[in-house]
Formats: sequence, C-alpha cells, structure tokens
Amino acid sequence: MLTRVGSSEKNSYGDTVAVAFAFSPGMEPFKHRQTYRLDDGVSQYLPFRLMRNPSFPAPTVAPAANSYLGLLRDVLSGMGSLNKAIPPRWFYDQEGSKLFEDITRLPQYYPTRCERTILSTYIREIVPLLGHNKVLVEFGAGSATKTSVLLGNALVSEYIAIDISGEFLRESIASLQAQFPHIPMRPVEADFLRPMELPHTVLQRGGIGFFPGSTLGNLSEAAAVNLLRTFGDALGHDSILLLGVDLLKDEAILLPAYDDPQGVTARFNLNLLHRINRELGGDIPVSAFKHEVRWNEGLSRIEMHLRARYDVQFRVADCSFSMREGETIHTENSYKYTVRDIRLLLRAGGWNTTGFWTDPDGYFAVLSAQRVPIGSDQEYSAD
Ligand code: AVI
Repeated sequence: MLTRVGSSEKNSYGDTVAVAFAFSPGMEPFKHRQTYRLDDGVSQYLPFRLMRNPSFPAPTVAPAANSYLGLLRDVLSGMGSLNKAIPPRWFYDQEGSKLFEDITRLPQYYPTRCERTILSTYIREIVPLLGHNKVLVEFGAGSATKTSVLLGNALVSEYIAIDISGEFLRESIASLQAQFPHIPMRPVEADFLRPMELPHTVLQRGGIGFFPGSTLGNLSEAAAVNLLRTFGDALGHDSILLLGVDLLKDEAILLPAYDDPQGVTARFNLNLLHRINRELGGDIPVSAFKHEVRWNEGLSRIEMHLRARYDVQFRVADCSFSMREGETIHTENSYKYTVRDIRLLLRAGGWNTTGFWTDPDGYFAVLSAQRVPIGSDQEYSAD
C-alpha cells in the first residue's frame, strides 16, 4: 500500500518549490541517497590557514541535511504513514542542539559523563592504537567537547568535524581552534548518514573516524551496519574507528536518562513540533502533545514518542493531518548494546574490534576498531 501526499510551497528564501511523494507506510528513515559537491560556499567556513592551503580540497558530502525540502519530505512522509514517525536528525536545529547540550549536563543523562571519564582515564592506552599523523574525522561533532582529549594527546595532521547543525558546529570549532592553533581544522555542515567522499589526504595518511556519544544507537541495525561501511569506504583501508556506545542496563537507570524530572528532554522532543511550525509553516498545537519514553525490551531500545493528549487536527505545508487521542509520533530510537552485540555490529560493518574500555559502572563503552582486511574471515581467533 502506498500513501500519497503532495504539496506546493514557497520556502523561506521565497523560491517556489513543488513536491510530490509516494512512500510506503513502513518506509525506513535515512534511506535518501544523494551526493552533492560541497565546493561552493564551503570556503566561508574554513579557518584562514586552510583557505590558503590549496592542497586541502573540499570534501564531498551531502549538504542538504538541514534543508527545507529534506525536512518537508521527511515530515510529510512520516506523518502520512500508518505508524507516524519523523527521523531524529530533525531534532538538531539551533534550539535543539542547545537543548541537547543541556541534556548532556543532566545528572540523569549518564552517557556523556561516562564517555568523558573513559576517554580521559584510558587515553594513554587509546592513543597508540590511533597511529601517527592520520586525519581525525569526527562524525556528528556537535559541541565537540570530547575531542580535546584526543587532540591534546594523539598526533593528528588535520581535524575534520562533520555535523548537521552548521552554526552550532562553527562556534564549537572556533573555540577548539583557539585551543589547538597548530592543527588545521575544518567544520563541515553535512549529513554524515549520506554517502561522502573525504579529502584525499584522508586516504593518503589514513583516517581516524571518531563517532562518540552512542549516535550509532539512534539507527536501526541495518542502517548502523550501512553507516559503518560508509565510514570504512570514506576513511580508506588504513583507517581506525573510535566508537562510543551505550550499554544495556537496568530500566531504572535508562528511563530517567530520557525522561528527566526537569523536563529538558521533553522540551528537546517537543521542539521538533515547534521547528515544523516555524520552518514548514505548520499550525501544530504543541501543547496537545506530551513527551513519552518507552523501554522496548525485545528490541533493546529506548523509544521517544510524542503522544496526542486528545484528538487533534493540524496542517503542515498545506497538508491536513489528524491524530486520535493516545496516537503517537515516533521520534527516536536509542539502542542499548551488549559488548558482543557491538562487536558483531562492527564486524558486519567491516571493522575488527582492537580495544574496549568501559566506566566503573559498566554503563558505557568506547571501542577501537580496524578495517577488516579484504579476504579475511578467520574461523578462530584468540582475542
Ligand atoms: C544523540 N543520541 C545518542 C542521544 C541518545 O541518547 O540517544 C539523543 C538523545 N535523545 C534524548 N536524549 C538524548
């Protein structure tokens, strides 16, 4: 069965855009595959040093991450589905990125604190596994607060920070650049979930992919494996991955981390509706929705939803929607892994685990991994 929605609208720049969709209700988010060149306009984000360095070509990644059309497409297809869902990438406008930063400082939200502890405690063990003079590429850098421990200890030739929220990213990288003036840095506003081609220096020197914060856990298993393969393809054969993941634990710890009594995560979730109203000219009555968190034991994931408090009707970009009381919009999954789960996921994505570190409570893990050499399928390994 196909759901059809169509619309014609002017975007915030005054251009007339026409869109028409035909999506199946079960369509998975993150399936959009397009590649754009980032040569135009990217130079405005470069530190002066890099602008004068002609051997540092622009990377090719998908820049349309935060675009009007991308949001429109995901919202109309997601809201037109039987089980309403909007991909979590749309949380991160300027306001959403600030709210996420607030979440990371909440006492109930342990992942950021645990990951920082692991990195600073074990940095001496981690650094030798990262090689020398490789290019550090951070996927979903955001505030890049965990990067300084790597930049201060590992020998890296360049730092490329990719994030969907450009303004926020540029501010973070400007302050990191002041801290480490000798390391060339490049903030790239892009969606790393789409195919990417990094500067040739990455393939020449080898890349260190840094993917902290358990963002991998926001993807389905299939999308996570695809992303790990995309990272491998972009970083090249002689590359290393440093990955942060949230481990499976008691519901009593998990639920408050996503449903804090201060209401910060609720504001983060509801900001998605404010964003849709702001950017797509919607009239969603935000107060008709409630933040809801569920632990899905069978799938080992936290789910965030927006639940209608009563029957509601609203419009988004000239399309009408209605929801019954209790119906929800599924806005995020956050998978929690066992150590074996994550090792298997890495292997399926083309990476062999080479190191594993955790915090004293065993809440969070940082893993290092190497690309699986072509043609290797060991039946038995002593590690
Ligand atoms: C970005 N990501 C790993 C966070 C998580 O824990 O899944 C997003 C988040 N959602 C609510 N709180 C934090």
